[in-house]
Amino acid sequence: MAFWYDETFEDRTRYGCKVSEVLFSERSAYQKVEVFDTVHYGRTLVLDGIFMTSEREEHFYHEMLVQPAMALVHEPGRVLIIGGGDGGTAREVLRHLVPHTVTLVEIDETVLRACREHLPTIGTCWDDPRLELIVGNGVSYVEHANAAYYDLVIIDGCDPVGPARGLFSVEFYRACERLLRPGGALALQAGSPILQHDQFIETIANLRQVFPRERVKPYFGPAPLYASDLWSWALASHELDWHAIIEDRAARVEPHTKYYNREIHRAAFALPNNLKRELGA
Ligand code: SPD
Repeated sequence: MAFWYDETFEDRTRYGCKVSEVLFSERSAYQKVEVFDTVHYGRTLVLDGIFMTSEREEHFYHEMLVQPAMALVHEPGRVLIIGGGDGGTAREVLRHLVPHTVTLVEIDETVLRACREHLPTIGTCWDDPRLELIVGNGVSYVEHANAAYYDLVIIDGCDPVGPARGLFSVEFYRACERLLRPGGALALQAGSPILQHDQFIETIANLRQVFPRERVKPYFGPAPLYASDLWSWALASHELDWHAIIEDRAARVEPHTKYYNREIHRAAFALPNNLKRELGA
């Protein structure tokens, strides 16, 4: 029996999808984990009532989280992903030949199990020998990992509420920065600049406490499954220039991406006027 499922945001907005079937529903030690088959977006992962990813539109989010950084970091041999238990972010990194190790740290084994079983078109890389999967707490992993070890750290977390809030703090960004080799970068999802406007501004401000102001670059694109559609990501580093696309690397990935290309890359970094003013950019 089909039914409507709504995500409610802070008792202010609701965004709904029609569900045709419940494929998975379990409460893990951390959260409620559900996979629905939805009429419009196909199979959809929902964590604690929040839409996370879906078969038909996940490429916007995952390509935009990963591909700009992969087009800019000179030699991204070692990549660390915090979160990302659906496998979409790892898949985008592993489209490239240059990473030789991709370490993915996902806290919730139930998310991994649900996604492997029900979202195989998103996580296509689980058997790639370059992927090292760790079930554990990303915050403590980052605190204890070797300094100056990774070329790219990617944070693929939930919204900045509840247990995921720590993934948006200055302390966490500082801990991530410690792991970066010279020339390395941090890439993260920074939420909706509309619906989560204040958190977005705070995220950029927090990054600017750790990285040089001019090297913290938010960028934008669509995420149709998330209530306000317009989404943001950010790149932070000590020396990267977001204009300096490594042309041949981007050109090699473009035949495989659905959304990302070099024109999109350049356009995505344009700041709307209100955000220019608010960020003092
Ligand atoms: N509003 C939900 C934001 C979720 C962002 N992360 C999604 C994870 C997909 N790999």
